[in-house]
Amino acid sequence: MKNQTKLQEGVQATRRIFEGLDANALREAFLHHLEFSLGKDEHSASRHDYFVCLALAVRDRLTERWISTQQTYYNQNAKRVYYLSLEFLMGRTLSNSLISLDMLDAAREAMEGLGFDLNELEEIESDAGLGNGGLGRLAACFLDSMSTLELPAYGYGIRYEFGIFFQRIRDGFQEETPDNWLRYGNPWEIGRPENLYPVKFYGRVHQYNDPEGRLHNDWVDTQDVMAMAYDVPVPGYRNNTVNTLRLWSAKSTREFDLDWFNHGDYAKAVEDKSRTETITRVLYPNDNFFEGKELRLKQQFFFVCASLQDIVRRHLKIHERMDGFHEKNAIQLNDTHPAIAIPELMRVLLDERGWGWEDAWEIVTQTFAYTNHTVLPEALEEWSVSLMEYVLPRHMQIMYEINRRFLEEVEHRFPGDTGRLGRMSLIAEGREKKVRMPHLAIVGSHRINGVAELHSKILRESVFRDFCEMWPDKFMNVTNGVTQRRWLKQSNRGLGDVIDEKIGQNWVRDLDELQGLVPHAEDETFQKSWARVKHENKVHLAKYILDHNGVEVNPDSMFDCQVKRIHEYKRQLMNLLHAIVLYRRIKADPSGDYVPRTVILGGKAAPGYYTAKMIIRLATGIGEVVNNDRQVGDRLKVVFLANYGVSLAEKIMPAADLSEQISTAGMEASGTGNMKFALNGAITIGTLDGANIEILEEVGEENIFIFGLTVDEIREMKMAGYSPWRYYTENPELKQAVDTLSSGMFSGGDKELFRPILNSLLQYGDQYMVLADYANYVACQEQVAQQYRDPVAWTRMSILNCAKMGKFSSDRSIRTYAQDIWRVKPVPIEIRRQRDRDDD
Ligand code: D6G
Repeated sequence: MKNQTKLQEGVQATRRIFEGLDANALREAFLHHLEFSLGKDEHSASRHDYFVCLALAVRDRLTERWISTQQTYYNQNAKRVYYLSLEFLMGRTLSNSLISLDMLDAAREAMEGLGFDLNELEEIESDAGLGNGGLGRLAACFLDSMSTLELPAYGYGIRYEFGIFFQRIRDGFQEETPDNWLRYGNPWEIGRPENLYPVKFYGRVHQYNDPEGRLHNDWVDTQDVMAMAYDVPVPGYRNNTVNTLRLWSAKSTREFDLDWFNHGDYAKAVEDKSRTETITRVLYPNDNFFEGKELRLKQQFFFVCASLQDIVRRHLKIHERMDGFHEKNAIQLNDTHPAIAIPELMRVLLDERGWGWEDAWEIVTQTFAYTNHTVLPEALEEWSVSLMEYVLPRHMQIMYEINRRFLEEVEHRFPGDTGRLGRMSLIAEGREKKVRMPHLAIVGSHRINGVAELHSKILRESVFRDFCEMWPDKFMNVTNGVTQRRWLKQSNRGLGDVIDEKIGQNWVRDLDELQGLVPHAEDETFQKSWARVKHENKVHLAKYILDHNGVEVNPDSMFDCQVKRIHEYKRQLMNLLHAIVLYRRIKADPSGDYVPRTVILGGKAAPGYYTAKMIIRLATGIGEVVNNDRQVGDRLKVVFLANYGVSLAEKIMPAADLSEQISTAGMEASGTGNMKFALNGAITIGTLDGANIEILEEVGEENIFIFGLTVDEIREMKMAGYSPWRYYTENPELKQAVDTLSSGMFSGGDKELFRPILNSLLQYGDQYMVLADYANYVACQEQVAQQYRDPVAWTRMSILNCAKMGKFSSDRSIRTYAQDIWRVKPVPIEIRRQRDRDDD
């Protein structure tokens, strides 16, 4: 008995080190990891080692919750939701975990006690940049919300060895270098070498009848790759839920190697091993653009096939059969990138489990739901049939069969409408036959959603109109959102504190609580604290700009920010034309009265997207001239911040005064940067596009600057024959600005450098209506400047913008998905392990 008590005391003592949430326990754990996990002392440890020690100590504190969470899902036989996404743009994890565990102060104290500055340690962590932009960051915000809402949820994706490239600016041009983020290891992940699944490629389909006369389709002579799981914990905010993000890494199979060994070719075997593993080597750096590369198709199938095997394994662990699979599992397809899951689950049911088509199809369609993220034609996935037949021969057969049955149904509903059959087919006929992945995703899902009201309307009324006529109930909208944990509490601690003081902390869980700030928008002392924090944030960003760009900017100037991927439809060019005009105005009348502005741009261009790269070159070229013109002083600065990503966004959003959301109407599906900015008290200048429209509805027209053509106006103009020339010739200021592009002024005398940009505007019809919207944009910017002259009114607007962002929490989005699409319920977690319970 005495022994047992001692043992229990011992266990409690060790547990304290690994689980205690106070500063002392954390410090002990830190020192423990320094010695026993890293094998280092104060003489040998690097700064990175210290970060790892802290990360491991924090991870320990998640572990018990993590295991309890997973056990509870089994014990309660919960319905689970699986979020399949080729991208998860997670950023850093340390501060997020500390906030979830409510350990920020303890960590600061513990680190101070050891002579470290927590902020500095945080800066050492590499961003997990496993995504390109909005779609990948949305997936990360959704994981945060799913855990905070205590939903039994999993993220499934790829553990890319190289995430989104690093961007450097050299001689004004973007230069890409590889993001070797795993070089020093990743303390947050746990590899599961025992959790391996085979994934097949290529080969052929062997069809035969068994002695009972049943038809079989065996996929044979394949090349196999193994998928190995790496798990990352996803904690909820101050609850006990820790969900899993499971990322797959490609490993060669032993059989594959042996084949070469048997031929006596050792070197070839090793070479082959490394070739196999290239599948998960690198993230394709395109945003909103489909490239159709074989390796990308292999990535898609690789992660889908492994994820489905894992999901089915988990299901069969507590259910005897696959019947009712859809009642226990919901799978969300983040865009069409994982849509190959539809024929893959069919293949598993038909070929591996011997199910009949109708039963299998019922399960499949009730399991999957599909989120569309774009209407840009160049972004819609269409795989060539010949490539698909080569890489995934059995899946191509299944897709043909899905299509045959589907077109029969269309023919039945709309007899004789052959045009419709052609439009709706999964196969696009033409010089080269293609599989239309959006059509596959729609046919194979029970719900299809767009990501903002306008976008969902465009899907229903134009892009997927035929489908919506056939299945109106399948289509719905779920407006995107962002997590306030990262995008306000974590990144803007000063503003978070000011808000806490006024309305308490409930907004962190329930963003609608920010409404409580509305009555204080007029309160002078509150306005002062608000403005003080915004100013402090601007001072921080100004220091960053000085350190990284060597440009001194005035924190009292208006911080006018446009940070997002560089894309013609997002119209960074329009912003730059405005900067040129402001510059010319100052030059023309140096004694005029101007509102000082710092135009801040940031964003990556896809390495193969030439025009986007030239837009970056234009931004840096303008900066070079403007920032060094002494006559201009701090009335105008133009800075391009290199390597925009999650961590840089966390520095920019809190410091922004003006948020540029100026895409061509109808082209930005939602946008989420727009939400992050407004949440941090920036005022939006924007078009009636994506979620801007819903932001306008929430904040009211007096608290936002809206300009530009609407979707309908653009359609009408294009139908009537839009002529950019007219705008160019009739607006002298615009003409001058456009002409400077061929003057060599911003390109070191090279008059040809910006020719492609000029051509896109004047020769190729200005697809994105930059010139048509230009005058309204500039007029609207003048109103912005006038408003900025009145700091009290500006601060009031800033407070109200933040106060009215409740709708744009990703918690609201996830609640909608959970109720209307997944039909999953929260499962609160108690942290008591099963083994303790057995002891009771
Ligand atoms: C945790 C809890 C344990 C579960 C294991 C694997 O250790 O009960 O079996 O996770 O989780 P699954 O991948 O099977 O969900």
